[in-house]
Amino acid sequence: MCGIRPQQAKQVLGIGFIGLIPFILLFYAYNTSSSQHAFQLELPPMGERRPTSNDGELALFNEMMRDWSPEKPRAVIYYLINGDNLWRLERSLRLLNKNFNRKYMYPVIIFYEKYLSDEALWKLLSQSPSPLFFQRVTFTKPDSIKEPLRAAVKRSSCPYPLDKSRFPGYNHMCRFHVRLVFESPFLANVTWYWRLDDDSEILRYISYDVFKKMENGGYMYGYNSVHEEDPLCVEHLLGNVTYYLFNQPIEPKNYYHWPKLDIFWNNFEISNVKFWRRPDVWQFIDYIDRQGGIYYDRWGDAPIKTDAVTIFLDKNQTYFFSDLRYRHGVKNDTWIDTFLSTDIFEIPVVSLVGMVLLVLIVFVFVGPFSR
Ligand SMILES: Nc1nc2c(ncn2[C@@H]2O[C@H](COP(=O)(O)OP(=O)(O)O)[C@@H](O)[C@H]2O)c(=O)[nH]1
Ligand SMILES: [Mg+2]
Repeated sequence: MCGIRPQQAKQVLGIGFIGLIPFILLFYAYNTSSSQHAFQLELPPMGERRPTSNDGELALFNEMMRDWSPEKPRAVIYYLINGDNLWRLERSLRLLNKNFNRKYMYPVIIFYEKYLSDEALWKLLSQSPSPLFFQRVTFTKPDSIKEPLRAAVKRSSCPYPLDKSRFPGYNHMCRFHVRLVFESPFLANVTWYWRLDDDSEILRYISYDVFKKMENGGYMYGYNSVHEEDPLCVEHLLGNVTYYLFNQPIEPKNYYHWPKLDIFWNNFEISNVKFWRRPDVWQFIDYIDRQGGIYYDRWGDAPIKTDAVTIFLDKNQTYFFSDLRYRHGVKNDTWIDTFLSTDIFEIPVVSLVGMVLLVLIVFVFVGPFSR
């Protein structure tokens, strides 16, 4: 009486299989995720390239740039990291390599602050198909700040970052992107740079050379998103910029048409080095830097650079990379992050074939063939 007929059994099994499919997808997503290296491709031979001193890294970099093809944009990709949470950088690099740089092989410069062992650096090197170069940076108090930095940063009412112990490291980081990076010898002989952070993720394959896009379009500044800044984090900045513009013979290009709190979210930023080194732009950056607001008021690099771009560039010299799937700010490698950042196209072909076969089996059990 309570027995199940063979036909029903087949249907139950078939439905069970269908129910399993999302879990199988999840399983593959997890296994191809950044936290795993199972899907790492094209590792260079072990021991071929070892980390060296700052000068040694620069010499290697210059050697590489000497042989740079004249047809290829002279460009670098750079990161500044503090040295904690290297897994974030590993993930970011993995996605950058997989979705862009494995094809284009632009040099990637890692500026880092805290001591990193040779093993840690070598691990990064051995995982990265694209050429990596390391530079240890040390930050000091700028001359324009007379008091101890700890006292200076207390003035700001900007609520970010939430963890106040990150001052003044966070402020140094902002100042690095505003000016110090342009003083680095790594950017001295290149035309283009692409800045990324260790919590930057290129989620989808980029089918073209982003630097060529900039070069061919005559663009100077490329961005991926615009956000509204918290007014508490730009206190006194507007006043300083207005004062500067009033006293300089500058005709702002787009500044007065730009919403005052909008900022290019420059954790993704592709730009022309020569623009930032232009005397008028440099003078503006230097002026803003000397006001000390990066420390006193926690002005971020994003609002300062947005001001420079909107003052000195026409709108048609900026480019919105709207087609790129980019994500920033993932703090933890939870399974849902992993799942959301995994593209169906990431799943290896073999697994896809396996899944198609599985679906066919299900059809054989419950579909028209089973009758
Ligand atoms: N050298 C250095 N890098 C930092 C420091 N704080 C953050 N960074 C790096 O700067 C980038 C942006 O940091 P993040 O915490 O994501 O800043 P947010 O996006 O503005 O919240 C990341 O690559 C960090 O590793 C710091 O104190 N020193
Ligand atoms: Mg971030």
